[in-house]
Amino acid sequence: MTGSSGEVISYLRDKRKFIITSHEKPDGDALGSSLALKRILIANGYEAVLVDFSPLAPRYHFMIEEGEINDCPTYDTLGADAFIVVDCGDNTRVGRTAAKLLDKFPVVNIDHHGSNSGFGEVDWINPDASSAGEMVYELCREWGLDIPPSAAEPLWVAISTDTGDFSFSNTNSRVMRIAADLLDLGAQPSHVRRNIQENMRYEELMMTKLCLDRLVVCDDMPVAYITLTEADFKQYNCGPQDLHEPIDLARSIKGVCVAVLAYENPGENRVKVSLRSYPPYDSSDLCTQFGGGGHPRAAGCSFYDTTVSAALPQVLEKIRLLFFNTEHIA
Ligand SMILES: [Mn+2]
Repeated sequence: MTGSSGEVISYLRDKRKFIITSHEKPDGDALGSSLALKRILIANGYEAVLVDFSPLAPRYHFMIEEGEINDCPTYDTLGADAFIVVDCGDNTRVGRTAAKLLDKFPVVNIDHHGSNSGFGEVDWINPDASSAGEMVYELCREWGLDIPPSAAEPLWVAISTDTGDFSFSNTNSRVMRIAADLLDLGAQPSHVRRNIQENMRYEELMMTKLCLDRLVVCDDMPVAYITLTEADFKQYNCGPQDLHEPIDLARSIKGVCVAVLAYENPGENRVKVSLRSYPPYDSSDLCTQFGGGGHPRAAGCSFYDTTVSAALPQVLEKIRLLFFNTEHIA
């Protein structure tokens, strides 16, 4: 662990105004932990705004109030005592607006990615935490801040999404105690499930179908991969934010130890690669080789100015060398 909740608290306690952001294309933990932190700070007499939470997948819209994701052009005049970045492994992963603000304010970096680059003025990096949501919860409890009911559900979303609904290897008794407290504070799991898992557009489900069509299981190593082109997204009027973890389907195949999802990010000239793995294979180690990072079981990296069909062989080759110690014999 780098830094501590205590250091963050002593740094923030006497300040008043905060900007909060997370990584681009926020997932449940990124949005949930940031939104909860904002609502907790406001409920306790501080000022806080969220910047750069778009594009936000429609399934998360139920969590936010109108105007709460402050995506307006007044950032140039925005004042703050600190810029809190949560669940973001590297400062290059924040959104475009947030990137412009990083140099302007002292950054407090709260994260659970072991590969975190430590880009903050104050860093608290705890790879043992299940989620940034867990860290925000701990921070606020230790600080002695009230957690209002409106923050309980975002924290539930944060922790439940990053723990695979409390079933991944990062689930432990501490996580379950926090979850129990969040229920007491008013979080409603069935409400969350109805909105996030059971609220899919038809086109999103068709994207999942397409992902299964594109699924390939390697015959020379226990690896499965899914590739998507920009045209695939266009076909169903979807973006990467509309994917429902198809990589988990690849990883769920008997005998598969490493799953890869590689897609062309529409309009960005970028191929995004996600990895999931079972021990002893370390996804973060592999993605670090391509300038990315993440967690041992889940990580990602990007390739620029290329296509998915050009990027994928590089990833597979690296997997072969690093994990299975063999070179490809074509
Ligand atoms: Mn997270």
